[in-house]
Amino acid sequence: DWRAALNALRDTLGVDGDVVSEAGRAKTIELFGEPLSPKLVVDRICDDVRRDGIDAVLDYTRRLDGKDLTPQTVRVSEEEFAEAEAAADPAFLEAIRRAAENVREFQTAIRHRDVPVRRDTPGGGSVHLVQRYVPMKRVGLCVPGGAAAYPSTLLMTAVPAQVAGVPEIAVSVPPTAFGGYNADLLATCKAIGVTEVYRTGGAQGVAALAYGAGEGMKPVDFICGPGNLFVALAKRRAFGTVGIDSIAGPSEVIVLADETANPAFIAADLIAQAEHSPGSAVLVTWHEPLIAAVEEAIETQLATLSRADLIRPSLDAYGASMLARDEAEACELTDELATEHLHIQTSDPERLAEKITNAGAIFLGHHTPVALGDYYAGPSHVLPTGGTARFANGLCVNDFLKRSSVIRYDEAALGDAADDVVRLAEKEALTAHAASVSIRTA
Ligand code: HSO
Ligand code: ZN
Repeated sequence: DWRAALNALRDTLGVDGDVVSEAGRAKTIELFGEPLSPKLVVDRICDDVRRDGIDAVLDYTRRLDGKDLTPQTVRVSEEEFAEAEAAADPAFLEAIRRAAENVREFQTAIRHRDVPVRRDTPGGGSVHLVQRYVPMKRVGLCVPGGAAAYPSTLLMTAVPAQVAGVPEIAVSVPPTAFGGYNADLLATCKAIGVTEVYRTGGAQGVAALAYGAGEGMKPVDFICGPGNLFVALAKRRAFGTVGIDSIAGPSEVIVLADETANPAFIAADLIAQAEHSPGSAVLVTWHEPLIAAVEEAIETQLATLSRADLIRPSLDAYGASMLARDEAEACELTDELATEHLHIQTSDPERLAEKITNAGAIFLGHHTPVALGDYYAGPSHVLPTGGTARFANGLCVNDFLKRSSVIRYDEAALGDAADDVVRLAEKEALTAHAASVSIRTA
């Protein structure tokens, strides 16, 4: 049952569109001498960091991450960046540079530009209006580092912020071998010019970004990037003090395929998504023989894969195949699921894509695996999950811009507008508003 599989997935990390899923709510944590819900634990961590700054950050880093850091060692030093760069495989760094260039190109192309609007008024006046965009001044990026190192997530958050023109970018990454002590991740920072990196994970990392923590850790204006339940809850807690992107849950793909699809390709795509373990991988088709062919191909491929023991349970629990009556039903269902990644492997994928409203990223055709989007193509891989693609969007350069409206009237234009504005203000009994107009035109 695909609905059950998807809902089960959306429960796994305790994070879903409502931030805390049923599984998350059921969890309790013994950190303060009594079992408390994750939300209460995170609230307390955030409040402590807000009150005690770096001392609280380091205290929670000791208790939760088992790392004894100081105000000096919590931030990655220039020497550490240089060492990481020297240790990195040059071919890896070349690939990072090319990927960063692709992201930079795409994000630059989609960056909002100021929109000016001019209006001439009947009495010869002129009105100048502008929708103006400026970058935020300081943003915080969360890069996960619990189960694997993600240099790609650094690229997919930092480069859009750089293209926006954000002058200060602070990165929070857990103090683990996959995080703040990962040479590839630090070398990637160096390669793209990210210099402010803190070994602070979880809720205390988010709180330090949001509220500041002394020792040069100044509060940011906006926090984005994926993380576990603690990161998600802390982001939601900090929202209002700072802006946040949408909250990420486990990764998902729907493959929509017809008889032109290659079962081995689809199997590889489903397995790749399950590799996130948990990751949800759903095949939707109206071509019945494809389902058995893909299942067979999955078995063949898993037999040769080193990570099969990790992937199989994820596929069993959160994988599904769906036979739709026809193409129209397949599209309807796909749209209802509002998946993070949609991969259309049909003879005319563009035509099907037009029928879909809800999907974080859409991959078209037989030669566009989702991994291209994860690592390389240009759009960010930070995408809405858990059905939130109905209203949320993938991260992009424009999330790091603020817009202001700019308005200028000359004297004649004000004269032309005055009667209307005065009449509207008087209707609301706001006579001082009316007077602020008429004092200029009387
Ligand atoms: N598929 C993940 C991103 C990722 N994949 C990173 C590999 N590395 C969420 O879109
Ligand atoms: Zn991925």
